Amino acid sequence: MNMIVDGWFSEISDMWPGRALSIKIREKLLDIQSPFQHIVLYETENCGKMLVLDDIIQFTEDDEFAYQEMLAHLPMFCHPNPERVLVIGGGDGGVLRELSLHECVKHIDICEIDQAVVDVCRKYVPSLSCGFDDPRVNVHIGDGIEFIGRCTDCYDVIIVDSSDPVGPGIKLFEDPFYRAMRKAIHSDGIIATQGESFFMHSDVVCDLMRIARNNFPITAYSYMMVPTYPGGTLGVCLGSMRYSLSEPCRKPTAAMQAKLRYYTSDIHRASMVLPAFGARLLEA
Ligand code: SPM
Repeated sequence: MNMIVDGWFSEISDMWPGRALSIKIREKLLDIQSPFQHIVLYETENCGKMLVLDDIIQFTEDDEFAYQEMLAHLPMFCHPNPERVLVIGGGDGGVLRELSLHECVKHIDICEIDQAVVDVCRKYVPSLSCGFDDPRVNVHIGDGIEFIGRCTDCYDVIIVDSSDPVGPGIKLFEDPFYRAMRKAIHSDGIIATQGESFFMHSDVVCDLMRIARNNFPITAYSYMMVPTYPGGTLGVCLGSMRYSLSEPCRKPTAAMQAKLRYYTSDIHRASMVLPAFGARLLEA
């Protein structure tokens, strides 16, 4: 559930009991029920547009770059030549926008379950949905788990831009899905998935990393700052068949780096150095 009092939207969830993140709203732009979820788009006072799915904030325009850049560029810069990429979820287009900066990419598939999310973001949030304009992008509307089940040895990189592990989306955080990703990538492929927050959901993060380790010989957990996610941080879970995850093998060109606001090669390395409690948690 969420609550709006005196123009303040408070994000309330059983995932973070007893806490709430509040954002001052200027206007509700859209409120619809799709076959999959309740979709609300707000214009906020200070954070630009804000997309809320089933009461949970998915992005604000003000700080979305941190999440989209890290989720996309961490795996991409660890692969020497990522030509074929799959995005599961990510219907707002933000991860596609980042992938389009990689000239080596030849083909991008995106499988998003909810056409309405794509339509809303294309109409109202071009700052993210511009990612769909890249001619290398092929859009598939459907269930990501079914889509990936049909793929064998298809991709260099798979990126999962999911919402939280609640309801049907929980399957994206489970072992069979990681096994399917491993089957869907090439023998030197890399995967990156939305990895929640070790401050807020240590149990989810531990489970996720255990599943990743069961399926990939090289794994890493990275985290970034995102002020409008509860706890202010979000993680990325990474799995690789061959290439190092902690040391990127490529770096942005000067022209590309000038377009990035969060990712650098130094941030890549630093984001995997965890605070003591986080490191202990993932060692356990
Ligand atoms: N492209 C943006 C989609 C956002 N996907 C991740 C959303 C996560 C929202 N909940 C964060 C909870 C933090 N523990």
